[in-house]
Amino acid sequence: MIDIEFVRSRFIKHFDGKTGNVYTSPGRINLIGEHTDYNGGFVFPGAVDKGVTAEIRPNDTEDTVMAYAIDLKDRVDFKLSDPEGPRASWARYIYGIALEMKKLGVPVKGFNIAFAGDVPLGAGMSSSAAMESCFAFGLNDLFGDNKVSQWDMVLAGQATEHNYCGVNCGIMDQFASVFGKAGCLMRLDCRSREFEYFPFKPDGYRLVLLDSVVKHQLAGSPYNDRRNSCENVVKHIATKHPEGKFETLRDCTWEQLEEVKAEVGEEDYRRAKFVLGEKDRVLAVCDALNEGDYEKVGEMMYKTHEGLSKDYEVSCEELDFLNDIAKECGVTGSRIMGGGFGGCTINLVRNDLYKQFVETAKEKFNTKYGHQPKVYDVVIGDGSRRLC
Ligand code: GAF
Repeated sequence: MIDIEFVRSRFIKHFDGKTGNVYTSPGRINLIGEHTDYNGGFVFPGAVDKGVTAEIRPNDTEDTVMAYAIDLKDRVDFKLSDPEGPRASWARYIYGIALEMKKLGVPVKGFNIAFAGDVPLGAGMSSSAAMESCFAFGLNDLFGDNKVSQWDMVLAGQATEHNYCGVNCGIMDQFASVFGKAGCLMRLDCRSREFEYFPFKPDGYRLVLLDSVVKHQLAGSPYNDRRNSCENVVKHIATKHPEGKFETLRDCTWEQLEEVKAEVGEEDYRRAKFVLGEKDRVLAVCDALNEGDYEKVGEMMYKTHEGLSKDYEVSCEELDFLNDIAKECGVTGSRIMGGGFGGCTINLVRNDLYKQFVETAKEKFNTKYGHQPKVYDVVIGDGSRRLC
């Protein structure tokens, strides 16, 4: 986690010397349940021990925000009343969250903010949700008397992505960042928003991420196209079954998907096929975890990877290569994590294989791509909170 004093020293230096409150929110991992959130399905994320930490202080102006991104050494000032908002992509998260919190009734006024993060950028660990949740939490505390609920902050983060950053994401990342709990994964039903904490202490196993360092970027990526494909399939099924209520693929059966196969086309069919399969896999993983059957969990992870790679087509050569290495090394489970198009694989690996696997992956990847993957041992941490 980012050191508070590090953020504070920059905050003092770049503004008027006064201190504010310090908040932090984490990035996330996801054990299984990918691209299911915007399809009303299940996800299985957990917060990590890496995140974004921000110091914020009201600056007595009506609506001027002075923002400093410590890692980028970039300063941007803007007004909340400016309909365009700032251009710098990182500053749009601040602008977007502030406006979304205002919509929720928080009387946000001008503020100074400096922030830093240690969630690897573009690794698919949701550094953007960490920013949104951190800023939402801070503004709610400073201007809103903490009246906005955790769920509304999740939705404000998602709306920021939709309305200001061009990503039509689901709610998994913001949910994990806000609700995370150390040592626990969470199974969330994205349709009903019910969730439960699953203590995750796999005896004899551990989770490790291998970052391909292929930068995953969801804005302007085919991520939104995937969502459109799913919605197209739902539309066709709904037209065929006017008697039913079909909001997302969660409401659709395998038989109904088969019925519309010819009309939706091969590509959309394969996307929807992956999503229906993934819904079943998350539930299978829950049962397996309850029984302590980690081999079964791993088997589902490999199936997810295959689906994400071949049917959903959000993998890339480097991620498939890392997945193959995991298989060759006898790793229990491995798959692309997050939105895809780069980023990490998440690997469930037996303790006795860990060292050999990581060494082999580094060596083989380096031989093929000229650099090593980055390795992050997963530590499941807490969600959004005020540090001081
Ligand atoms: C990204 C999105 F932001 C999430 O909402 C989710 O759809 C994920 O990709 C894929 O599971 O992280």
